[in-house]
Amino acid sequence: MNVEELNKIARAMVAPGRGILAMDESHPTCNKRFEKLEIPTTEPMRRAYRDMLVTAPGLSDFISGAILFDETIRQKTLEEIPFAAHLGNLGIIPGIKVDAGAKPLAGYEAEKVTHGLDGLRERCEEYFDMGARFTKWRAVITIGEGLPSWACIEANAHALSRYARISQEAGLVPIVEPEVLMDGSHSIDRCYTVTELTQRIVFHHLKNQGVALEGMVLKPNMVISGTEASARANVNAVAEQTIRCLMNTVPAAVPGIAFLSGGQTDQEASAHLNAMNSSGRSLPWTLTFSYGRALQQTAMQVWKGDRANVLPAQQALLWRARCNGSAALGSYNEGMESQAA
Ligand code: 5MM
Repeated sequence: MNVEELNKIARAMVAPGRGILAMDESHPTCNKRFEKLEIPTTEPMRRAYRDMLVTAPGLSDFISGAILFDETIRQKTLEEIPFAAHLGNLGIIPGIKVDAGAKPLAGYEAEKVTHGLDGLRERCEEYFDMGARFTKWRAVITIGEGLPSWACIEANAHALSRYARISQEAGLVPIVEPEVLMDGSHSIDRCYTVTELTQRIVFHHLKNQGVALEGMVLKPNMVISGTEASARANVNAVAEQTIRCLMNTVPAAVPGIAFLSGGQTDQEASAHLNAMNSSGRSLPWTLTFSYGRALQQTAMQVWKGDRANVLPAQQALLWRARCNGSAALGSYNEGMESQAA
């Protein structure tokens, strides 16, 4: 494995003021979001939607990389350019989701383990040839009564580390995504405990598998109250607890951390990232975004599957990208949101 080359790609993925567009929704997730807006759940509509995203003028000012789904990396834009080549031409690094989804964990049916290691080496080689330069694998950890189990964290951490090593051997920077879900009424303190434990175990396994930390990007959840929590922690508390957790678990060799949004509102996702980057703390890694919903949800609502809405939808995407690009530099403020209106 060429660690120097992996490190170069990883650093470009987390370059100052830019972040990653997660547009790798699997068919079930994408179709569910389309159905809510009465958009036909067809292959041409998914192509048209993703074309709208990647042809937004100025996208590369704030977006360093885009995570594609298997269907998309095999498709062409409406101008008949392969999606990966189109992104590369813009200076946006193409990436690919390589996991096969989270499935019930045997013996622990309330929890999930991510599948996809079978045939992964061959798929990574194929994706590299198609132009991808990074990969993503997402594990989900649920907080609940007696959850998560040790078995769930261990199984997911092991799979993440095996995936990361295989990806690096194919010349692809792995995004390691252990997501502790926001679902539930848990407190921010409970989220801290579970997130810290999960990240500790993930890095233990990454070490065991010989993953080069310089050649990976971590995509974690923020430390945050559950969506149903009675008293929700404020922006500063989320920023402080998240930084404390990362300082306790993430080695300085990791070039960057790109957060998922996990169901936060657009504004929350920007405000939390901004608070971390304007805290005045000197941090060993770059903190940026790898948002799916917090970049796309407004744009999809504006687009609604109608070609006539492409421009305003692209403006909505660009606006979130700009806000998050500013948050990655610690220069976002709520006043920016009224400018958008
Ligand atoms: C874009 O959504 C990704 C794919 O999810 P499924 O495999 O469930 O369809 C997802 O992995 C995403 O990259 C991360 O969860 C971050 O997205 P959010 O919306 O949480 O920022």
